Amino acid sequence: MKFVRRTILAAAATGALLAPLAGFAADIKPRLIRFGYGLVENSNQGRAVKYFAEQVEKNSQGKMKVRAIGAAALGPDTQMQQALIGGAQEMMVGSTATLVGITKEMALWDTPFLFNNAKEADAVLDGPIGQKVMDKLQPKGLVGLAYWENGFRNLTNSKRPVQKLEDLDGVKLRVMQNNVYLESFKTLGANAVPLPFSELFSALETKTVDGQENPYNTILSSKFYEVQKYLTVSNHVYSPWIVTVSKKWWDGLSKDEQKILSDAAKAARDFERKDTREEGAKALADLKAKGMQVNELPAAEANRMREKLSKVNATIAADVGQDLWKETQDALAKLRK
Ligand code: TF8
Repeated sequence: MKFVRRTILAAAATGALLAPLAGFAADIKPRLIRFGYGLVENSNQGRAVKYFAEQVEKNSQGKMKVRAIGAAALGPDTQMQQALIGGAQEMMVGSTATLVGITKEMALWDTPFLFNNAKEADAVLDGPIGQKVMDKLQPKGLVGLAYWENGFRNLTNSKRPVQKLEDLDGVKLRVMQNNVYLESFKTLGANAVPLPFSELFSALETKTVDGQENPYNTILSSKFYEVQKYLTVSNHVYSPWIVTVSKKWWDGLSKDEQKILSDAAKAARDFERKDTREEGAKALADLKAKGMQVNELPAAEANRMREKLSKVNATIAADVGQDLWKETQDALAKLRK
């Protein structure tokens, strides 16, 4: 009896020692994760998905494999979201803006000029408000794991530099498939056309649309400089990406497997924000070197833009709920003190 107990104790001790090294006793099964995204492999998004894949494989001792599928090869964001909800695809990363049709609270992040800088964005997205909005995905069949940075959006077009608001008049501007964006740019006088990102390059090339708006990083990685002459620094909205999982699939995972994915999504978030900000800091010079003509929206015009766009705030507040709207404004006021 004594011998048996000692053996068990010894085995337990060895197990405990091995556990952190070899994943002893961790409940991990072989899994294949199809992870879709819209940008090209050589982009901040592609690099972060690759980092995520490496983390997951390493932390599951190679049992969980991530197949990263970029360039919207699995379809645009809205199509992938449906595949996740139905369980035909496991994971994706894409704009929160394309989720508004599924979870109206996501419209909070479409508020023009909501964040003044990335620090504010990080604090709110990674804090209780970000979590609250993310949790709204679950009843819709999606699990949100982390917000990554798409970034502050800037205008490009092939017609003329936007020096004043009126320069947007009649410009056919592609917007994301989202009512806040549609309303915002209509309010500014542009002829706003919703299109999936995967159709954007060719729409610009064939002049189906004159312009678009996206962060520097994307203008660079998607080679929009080949088909857009003018870039106007407007920083009109901070746009997050969100990593989501099919809830149908997620619910069948063990706690250990869920933790590996959740931790890796957060580690990749930190990697991605750093990468995005480093690349973003150099991107403007790169875009100029590629031939883009860059102008800053003059402060007075930026203020007019801000003023006009504050009109859509009431709609957003109604959509996301007054409580959430107020909580966000209070949190921002506190951060700015
Ligand atoms: C857009 C977005 C896209 C992202 C990406 C496909 O303009 O900013 O760049 O949704 O994940 O559509």
